[in-house]
Amino acid sequence: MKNLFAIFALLLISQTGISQPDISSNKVGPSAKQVAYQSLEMVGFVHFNMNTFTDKEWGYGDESPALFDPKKLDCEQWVKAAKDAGIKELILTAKHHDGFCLWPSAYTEHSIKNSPYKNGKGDIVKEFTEACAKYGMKAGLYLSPWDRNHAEYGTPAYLTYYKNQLRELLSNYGKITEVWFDGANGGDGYYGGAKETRKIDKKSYYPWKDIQEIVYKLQPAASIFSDAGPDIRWIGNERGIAGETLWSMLDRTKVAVGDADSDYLNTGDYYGSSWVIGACDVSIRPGWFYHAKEDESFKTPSQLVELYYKSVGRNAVFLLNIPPNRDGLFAEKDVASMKKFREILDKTFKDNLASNSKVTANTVFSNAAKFSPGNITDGDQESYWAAAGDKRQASLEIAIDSTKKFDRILLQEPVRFGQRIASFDIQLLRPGGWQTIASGTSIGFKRLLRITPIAGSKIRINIWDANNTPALSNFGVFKAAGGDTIF
Ligand code: FUL
Repeated sequence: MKNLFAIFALLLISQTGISQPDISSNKVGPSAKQVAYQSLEMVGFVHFNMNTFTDKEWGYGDESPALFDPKKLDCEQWVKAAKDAGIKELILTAKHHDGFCLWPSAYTEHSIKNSPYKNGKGDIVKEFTEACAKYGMKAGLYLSPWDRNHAEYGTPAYLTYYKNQLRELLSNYGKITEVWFDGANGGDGYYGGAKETRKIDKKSYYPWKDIQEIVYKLQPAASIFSDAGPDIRWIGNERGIAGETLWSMLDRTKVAVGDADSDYLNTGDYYGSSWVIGACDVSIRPGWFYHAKEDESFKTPSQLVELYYKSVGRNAVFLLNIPPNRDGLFAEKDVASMKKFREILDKTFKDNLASNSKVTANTVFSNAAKFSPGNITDGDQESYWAAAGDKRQASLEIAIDSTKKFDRILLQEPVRFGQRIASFDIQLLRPGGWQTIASGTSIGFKRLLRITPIAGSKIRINIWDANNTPALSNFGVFKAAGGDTIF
């Protein structure tokens, strides 16, 4: 009877969550959708539209649909190349600032239906989403809020048009997993022949609340990107680089679409009350759209690896743009570079020297096996170590093979409970004693540190500051492969 009572009490404790590290007091955490999104790590952007044919970055809005004619368009080539690069979702510019639509929208004549492509019978959003579905690639869409073609841009009538287009895109093309809202709004444009500058009030013109409702209603699984989130936010630059300190928390009252402080977005806000994942957008070439003159200016595999460390390795998502050429294909050199990039990364992170190593900690939550230090080297993303509930500092030691050198360090927090660690360093036991080999601030979903190659028999992780009970889900040390060199 006594035993039964004990079992019942234990059950009750686990039901009420008391046996969990104090999660609720952290207040801010991701939605399940955000956790899944961040684990994609790499998302691809496909800037392909009228600009591809006019050699521009921002079309004025007066371009003739007759110019749009990709002769060998093959969305499956895009998807396969992206897959080989480790990209898990592709986002297509269905409409860029010049207003030309890659699908036969019922609400405008400025679209593919008046182009020579497939004699006006083509639909590239359809081809794109079908290719993604075929190869298990998630599909996202970019619909520029700014429209330099539309006569009513700047008035309420344009907003009705914009919402109608969004509904079209989210109703007719299967599952869409991300919608990308760009904050750019330059002012001048064709605007149905008016050829003038139209300034809108960035804070009040777009009905973002209604727009978000449309997205979530028609595509509940979709995440929304904008300067201000709500699910994913801009990182504050177009170079693909996140702040070394990067909080997924943000105070959303401080940011607006098209009107946000880039430094604030770049590091996030330790005190922020919303969870908004940072995404580092950058193009594999200097421009977002394809330009033949940039054929030799693609980023090398090593440069892409460098960007991976500065995005994914700093708790953000890497959003890499690959612009199809006028034929409608990714350029071969871009494809080869992306493929090599993935090979280098896979090689670097193949052998974790700390895999299944013995780990000890000076504090364990409830002294329970569920939270034991060994969970950080078991290769299981779900399992984790946590310190005792009242602790904000902790120290863990990991035995490693002292004959092998390493130069890459990986740390991961179980971010489903929030982002907690704010200061840490890494020490290595060498014949002369403990030596500090790396240090950092935030960790988040993934933190990668690069050091010069070194060997030792034991690693110590010191956590110096956290906003809640510190916890770690994964730890690793690796030796960089050839090509993983710049830093
Ligand atoms: C910017 C746009 O103005 C660029 O053309 C590009 O689409 C980039 C991703 O976002 O704001």
